[in-house]
Amino acid sequence: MNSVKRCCIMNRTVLQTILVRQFQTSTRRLVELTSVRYPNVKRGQYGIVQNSDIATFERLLPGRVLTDSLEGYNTDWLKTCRGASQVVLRPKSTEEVSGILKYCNEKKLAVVPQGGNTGLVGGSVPVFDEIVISTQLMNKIISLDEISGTLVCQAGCVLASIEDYLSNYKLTIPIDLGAKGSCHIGGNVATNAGGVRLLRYGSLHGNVLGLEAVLADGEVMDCLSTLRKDNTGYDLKQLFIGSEGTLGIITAVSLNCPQKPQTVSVAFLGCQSFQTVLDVFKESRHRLGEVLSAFEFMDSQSMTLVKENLKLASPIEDFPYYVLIETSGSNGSHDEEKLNDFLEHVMGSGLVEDGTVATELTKIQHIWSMRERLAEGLLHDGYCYKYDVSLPLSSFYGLVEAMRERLGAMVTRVVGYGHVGDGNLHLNLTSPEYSTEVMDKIEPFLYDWVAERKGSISAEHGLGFKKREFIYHSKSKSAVVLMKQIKKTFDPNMILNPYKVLPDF
Ligand code: FAD
Ligand code: 2HG
Ligand code: ZN
Repeated sequence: MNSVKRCCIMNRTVLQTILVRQFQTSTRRLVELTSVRYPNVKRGQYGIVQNSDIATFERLLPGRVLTDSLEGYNTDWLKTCRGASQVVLRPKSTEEVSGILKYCNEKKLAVVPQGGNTGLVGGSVPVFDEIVISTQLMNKIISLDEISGTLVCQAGCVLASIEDYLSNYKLTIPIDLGAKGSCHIGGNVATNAGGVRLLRYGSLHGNVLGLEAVLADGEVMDCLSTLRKDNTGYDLKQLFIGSEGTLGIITAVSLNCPQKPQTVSVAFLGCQSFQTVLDVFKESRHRLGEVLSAFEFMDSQSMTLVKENLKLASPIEDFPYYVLIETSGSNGSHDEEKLNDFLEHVMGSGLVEDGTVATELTKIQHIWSMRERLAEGLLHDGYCYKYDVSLPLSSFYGLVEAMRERLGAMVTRVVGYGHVGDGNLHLNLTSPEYSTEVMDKIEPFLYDWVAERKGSISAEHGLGFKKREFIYHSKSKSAVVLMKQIKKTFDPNMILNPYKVLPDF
């Protein structure tokens, strides 16, 4: 094991931006239309965009109405859903979003809000011909209070750009994920994205201090508070966090930004069993305490994928399971001491037989890439059946084993990884191309399995288009009835992101 040394905080931004973009441009095969692959979904009674509508949009957004080469806006990142929108609108301001929605609501034209289009449940692209409203040009930082660490920005700011901006002020953003080079903060809030820092900073429900959203009729809901405490009436912003574009278009957010850690270390350890992974997690919480900032896991099939599809080499010998532990804090020697104590304990007690500790930036980046690029690596196999579940840790890995046994040679591979520190498993199966036979074998079996153990069928990616029918596996009938009433109140004409989140009314 290498000695633990202090290391300056890495910036994975540039690497991630390049990787996500490279992948997006290298996959050019046209995806089957969603309306063909899912023939049971029927188009709602919405207006069809006319030339007169395009002319109105041109007046509202001069030069920012796209009607050509829309493939990228119509297709999701996973290349599993494709809509047939004829028009993409690119507003720059809240007022412009308001003007668009007021008009669309009057004409009953359906819309789909889109940020960085990195969503993994088919929520960010049209199902039929919904108008895409992209936040690409809404990318301005509005204000920063350096003392309280409160940032206010437009919804289309790319996560990595916000992080870069904040680092000039020794601050950081409380959310971090592999798609940071492309995803927008508005999209993160709309999906209530989790990511690798949730263990340290908690969810966006706690870190979003306020937001501004445009409702379906064009009304602007101004809840852009910058206060940490504000108990005046119902906390409406919470409804928009995780609403996946179905209640309004988020146009600006106010975020609580913590101090940027001054030192970061990463340990990558091999474990012989999943129970050992859990034991190591328990020890890390106990011995690393406040400096523990991430605890991720991946199985040996994930490592094989890393080697085969991403051509990355493992820094340690082969094990059935691996854990990635990140520590970060403000005092290098203090953090180092804690990490050393932890490592001595887990190695001395035989929980961990081999591991490595990153002592330099490139090595830290390499270790994080193995974990963060798994989503990208899976797509090299062809089609990816992607599941993102919460489970009690006692049955966490059992689902991967159950699916492996059930699918056998029907799939190329079944891999398990994820945010074990948050009880969030990412289970992925791949095959050369989409197969209804494979799909029927997975669903609803997998969702039943999760529901029986009182887990959630979507831990962090949302329900979007692909999972909305399974909402009852994780929510009661009465809760869904209430959700539908809320939707009707906010969007009586149902123009906002139809066919997403909730089952048909
Ligand atoms: P989009 O994909 O554009 O949209 C997602 C949803 O939000 C859609 O329903 C869309 O209609 C809606 N939406 C977007 N912008 C707005 C807005 N301004 N107002 C209202 N609704 C809006 N997710 C995690 O939780 N944790 C992870 O660790 C994680 N890692 C990822 C890694 C990779 C490589 C990829 C490709 C995705 C990952 N994701 C992860 C999934 C994804 O949810 C996040 O990338 C991100 O939150 C989506 O942001 P986006 O701007 O791309 O939104
Ligand atoms: C991650 O944690 C993302 O890497 C993507 O949430 C998960 O690929 C996945 O299934
Ligand atoms: Zn994740």
